[in-house]
Amino acid sequence: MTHQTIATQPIAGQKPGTSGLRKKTPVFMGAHYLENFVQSIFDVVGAKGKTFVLGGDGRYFNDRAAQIILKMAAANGAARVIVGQGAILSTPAASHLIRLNKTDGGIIMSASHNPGGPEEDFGVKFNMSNGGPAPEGATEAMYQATTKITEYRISDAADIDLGRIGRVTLDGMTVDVVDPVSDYAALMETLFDFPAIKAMFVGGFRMRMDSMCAVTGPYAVEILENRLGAAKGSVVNATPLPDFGGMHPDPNPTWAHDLMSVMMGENAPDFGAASDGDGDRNMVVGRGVYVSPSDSLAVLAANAHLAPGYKAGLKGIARSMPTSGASDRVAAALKIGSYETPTGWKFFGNLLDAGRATICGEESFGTGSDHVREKDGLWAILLWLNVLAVRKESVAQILQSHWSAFGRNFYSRHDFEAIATDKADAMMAALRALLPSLPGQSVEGMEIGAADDFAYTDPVDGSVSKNQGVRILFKDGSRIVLRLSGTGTEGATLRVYLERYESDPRQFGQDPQVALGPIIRAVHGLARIAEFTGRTTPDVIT
Ligand code: VG1
Ligand code: CO
Repeated sequence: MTHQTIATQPIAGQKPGTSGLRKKTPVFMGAHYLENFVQSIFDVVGAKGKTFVLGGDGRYFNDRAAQIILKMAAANGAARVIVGQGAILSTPAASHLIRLNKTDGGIIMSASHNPGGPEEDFGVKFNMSNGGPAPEGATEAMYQATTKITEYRISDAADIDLGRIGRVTLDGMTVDVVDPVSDYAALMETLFDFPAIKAMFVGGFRMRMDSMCAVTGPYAVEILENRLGAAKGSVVNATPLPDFGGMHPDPNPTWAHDLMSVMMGENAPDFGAASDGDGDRNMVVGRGVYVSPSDSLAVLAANAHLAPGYKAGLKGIARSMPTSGASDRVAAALKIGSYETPTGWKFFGNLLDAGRATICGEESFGTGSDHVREKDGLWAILLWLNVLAVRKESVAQILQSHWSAFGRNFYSRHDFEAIATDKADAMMAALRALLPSLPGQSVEGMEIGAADDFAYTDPVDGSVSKNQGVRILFKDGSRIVLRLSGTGTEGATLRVYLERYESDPRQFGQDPQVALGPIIRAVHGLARIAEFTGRTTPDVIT
């Protein structure tokens, strides 16, 4: 067994996006592609004598990529890698293992909510020693390294058996193959009132958890069915498959339509939930009622003290800029700090590390807390269960009483997918050019108060992130945000975020698409979406 040095050349386009580097699987499987990116990670963070965590969401190429990464870690001098059995780890579980074992970081193999399979997507991201996604400075350095790379190091040792739990040595490096679920499940037991949730299930409470053939299956079966006593079969699509069974593991009403139809149908369970490819997202549905992710964040923040892990209260609440202001109202009522960050979990890391925020969330079905440094789908589902067990009310009742107390932030996101990149860029450029002229104009009877391109100064380390989304803010508090996705692998996806605040309880029952009607018309007029992209209706509405 020897450490080999292989000559290589830079490959264009290895720039991480919102969450790691994502490409079509055949691209990742191409000559030197994975190797160049992984070597660039090690060149930036250093590997000698270090310990890393490794795991992924089980999608196609996950197993082979894991063997390559292990051999590269060994050849780069890493002392030890902790890897999930079968190379499986959910993103939040990987974050937890990084922290629990005080390691130097971890590599997560996932393209998250993107479909998987030989012709679909694959991805790699690096998390730092705090368990959180590498910040922009680090991902930019990794990208720069990919543009200059001349060689990578890899061991020619044989593959190791990742199916067997235990310690082995790979060309001088220790590899610990661990159960992917147990440490994570133990952490959940410290945060939530398992006996109360168990009693609720014993009392006949029914739930349906759709793991969408992605990574949360084993976690959900162990925690919900085995430990909490949910009826066997409550977790559906529970076996992670390399192609997610052909599903698009994005938990939203469009892609989790089976769950939606069960929850909106006759004799629906009390509670429904779904998670994404790598287990960091959650969709929550009550019997006959969909909970918008922004509302879910606000409700969880307002009720977190009902769970043992948060009974001392929250230090602050952080949300991504496009997420609705519903959680800001909770923070104001609790007299704690609220923070508005750019899209992507990496921006929450400093706030969590500094103890400024306890709960964070994004409108894209992501919620989490300071227990790890990633959003965490099952965590959100368990916190909802804990709240339901304590309050003994339905999801619909809890939502209603939340709106009665705080008002309702009507909210929706419209996605226009697979637009030609040049058209999407031209539309955004035209809109940016228009921004200075917008304040003072009236559209659909609403006056524009301000319009800008969101820039964020991190309050902890002072780093600045610019061009994080165009905002059009109306004087009545309504808001439009437009940005292009940073996670897709084909063309451009335009995300349009729409929000309007309503304090009149008689209006709370409106369909959000109706309540947001003037704002939807306004954005089409202002951004000239149809003119630039040819699209009049979104592909996905959440
Ligand atoms: C999307 C979401 C963003 C989320 C990111 C990663 O990014 O909008 O809120 O943090 O996905 O989530 P974008 O750039 O496509 O809008 V995951 O679960 O795919 O890692
Ligand atoms: Co995800």
